[in-house]
Amino acid sequence: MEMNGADIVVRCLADEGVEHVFGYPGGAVLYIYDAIFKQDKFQHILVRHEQAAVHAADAYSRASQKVGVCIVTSGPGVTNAVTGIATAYMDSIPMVIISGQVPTAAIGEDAFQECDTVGITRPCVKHNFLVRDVKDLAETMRRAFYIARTGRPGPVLVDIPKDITVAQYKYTPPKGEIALRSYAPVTKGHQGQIKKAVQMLMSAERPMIYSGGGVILSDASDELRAFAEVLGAPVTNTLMGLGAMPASNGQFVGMPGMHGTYEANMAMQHCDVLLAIGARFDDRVIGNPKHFAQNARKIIHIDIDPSSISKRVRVDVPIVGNVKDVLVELTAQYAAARAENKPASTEKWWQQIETWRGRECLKYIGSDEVIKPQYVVEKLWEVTGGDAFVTSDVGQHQMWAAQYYKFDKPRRWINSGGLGTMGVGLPYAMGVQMANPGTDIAVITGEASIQMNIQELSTCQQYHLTPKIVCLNNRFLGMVRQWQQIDYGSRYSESYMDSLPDFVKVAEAYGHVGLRIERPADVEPALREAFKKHKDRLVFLDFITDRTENVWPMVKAGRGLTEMLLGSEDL
Ligand SMILES: Cc1cc2nc3c(=O)[nH]c(=O)nc-3n(C[C@H](O)[C@H](O)[C@H](O)COP(=O)(O)OP(=O)(O)OC[C@H]3O[C@@H](n4cnc5c(N)ncnc54)[C@H](O)[C@@H]3O)c2cc1C
Ligand SMILES: Cc1ncc(C[n+]2csc(CCOP(=O)(O)OP(=O)(O)O)c2C)c(N)n1
Repeated sequence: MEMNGADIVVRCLADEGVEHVFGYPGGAVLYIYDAIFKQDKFQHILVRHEQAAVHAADAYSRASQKVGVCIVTSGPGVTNAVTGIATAYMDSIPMVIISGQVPTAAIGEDAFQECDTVGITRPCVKHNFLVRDVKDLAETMRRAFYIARTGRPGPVLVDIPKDITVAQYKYTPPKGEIALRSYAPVTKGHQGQIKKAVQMLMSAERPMIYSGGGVILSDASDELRAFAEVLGAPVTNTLMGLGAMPASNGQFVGMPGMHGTYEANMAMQHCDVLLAIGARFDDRVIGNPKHFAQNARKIIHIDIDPSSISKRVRVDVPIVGNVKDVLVELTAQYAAARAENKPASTEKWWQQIETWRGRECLKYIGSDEVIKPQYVVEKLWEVTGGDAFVTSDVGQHQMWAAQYYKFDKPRRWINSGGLGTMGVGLPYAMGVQMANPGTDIAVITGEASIQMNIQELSTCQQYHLTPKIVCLNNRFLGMVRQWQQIDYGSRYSESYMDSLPDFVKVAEAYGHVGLRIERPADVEPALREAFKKHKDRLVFLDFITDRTENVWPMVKAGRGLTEMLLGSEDL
């Protein structure tokens, strides 16, 4: 059937099963928007800033395992989108970004709203395409979806010049699987390597599982838990992996790294066999790599991306493959080995871990006078039954969310780990709600982060999106202030938030509910009011919190993983 390029784009999206597209129109994509007007296969959500379109599509994917989709116009539409694209790229999130481009003949002529989209985005996409012929459009769209969701997932951008959206061509619905000669991600792990891993784990006296975002991306939480239970090892989930091993499971020792628990970091450092699953030995996790390397331990690393392996630490047994497939095989082989031989005892190791746990590193001093941010997160967990989707922005509040909201399920915790992008929280909640209508959604944010995309309160009003915004308002760029206190002689250079708006009035101006909470006794009632009485409204809860509370434990930049500061007494 013959149709124009814009209709082809829309048909491709429908044939990929896309139900929601986030975007913002402009000259270069007007034919595409005209085609959107005429179709009823997917809903388009009009945001207020292109950055938010990308974040919302990114979170839609994180919360649903589908490919997130967004559309932006050429020039400023694209440049506004770049932060969102880089955010998704750093966390390996499958997305397709459709960008408008000036007509083919005008490319390179400094045309109105022209920018080199392919060049600008090249370092922060998994792949990008510039469509030069309408004949290639449908196939390019299919490839984009395929590349985004397979192998190590990531954002793929399709740049479409305006003349291509007008040109006519026949559209044939896709048939069969895609095969690309230069791209063939491995899924099954190497049998010989898995066998070596089993032998190592059988003789481990101090085994440790370090699981990351790859477990969630691979939808392998059940397989992780099953294997961890058979192995009997402690498990730590990175910031990106929270929820993969339920926090309520006795083998879970908390998050590792800069703001990880004492027991997780001690176990990472002192184990004799470390099984890394879909985790990339980030600098925030292992601290100073030289210090990390001081302890002798064997490392087994499962990752779908060969370039992740031995990138930051030397690995003894690399297993390239999809976490889910590899864990199934590993569990079977380990069970078979155990039927023949007794594995080494881990009893002493567990005694040691219980001693470390006894430090109770997340204990904090409560108050009846001033609201402690940790207390708000604990109460949020209680009020939502531990089952809400929680998005966050970036800063101290993000760390308190990760430490005190005990995630028992994967894909419930949605945050920017790799790029650490302030401003994601509210658009992330929009994407989560489009993917999971009817669920409880909280945005844990700070008074600085929320202002980076606060205009999206308007989008929420238009589409009746009802997240509860839990603003831990310390009147500081808190995380910056903490570093300045600890590393820069308490010189608080530009980290004070002056002239803050009245968030209650801001919320009301956008048609939502606003509440200001200043006393600890009012924290729980306010949360109940928001989640129960105002279930169907967006509520902005402005918690006026302790100004100078710090996030503990903390491993200072450049220090070893076990050189932790456990509280202000260690300063
Ligand atoms: C203020 C701030 C503080 C932070 N502090 C901490 C901290 O204390 N602790 C912490 O843990 N993080 C912290 N982070 C986050 C940190 O920066 C990294 O984003 C995070 O540690 C990376 O997590 P990950 O190793 O699980 O990797 P991800 O970025 O989630 O990468 C996933 C890995 O899995 C692989 N993979 C993907 N899909 C598959 C598949 N299907 N099969 C196999 N492999 C797959 C990928 O190739 C990749 O190597 C902080 C971030 C911020 C902003
Ligand atoms: C876009 C962006 N700019 C700057 C930073 C650096 N940064 C990290 S945390 C932070 C302060 C965040 O303040 P707030 O949102 O109030 O949260 P708090 O740390 O006080 O909880 C800043 C400026 C960032 N991560 N992202």
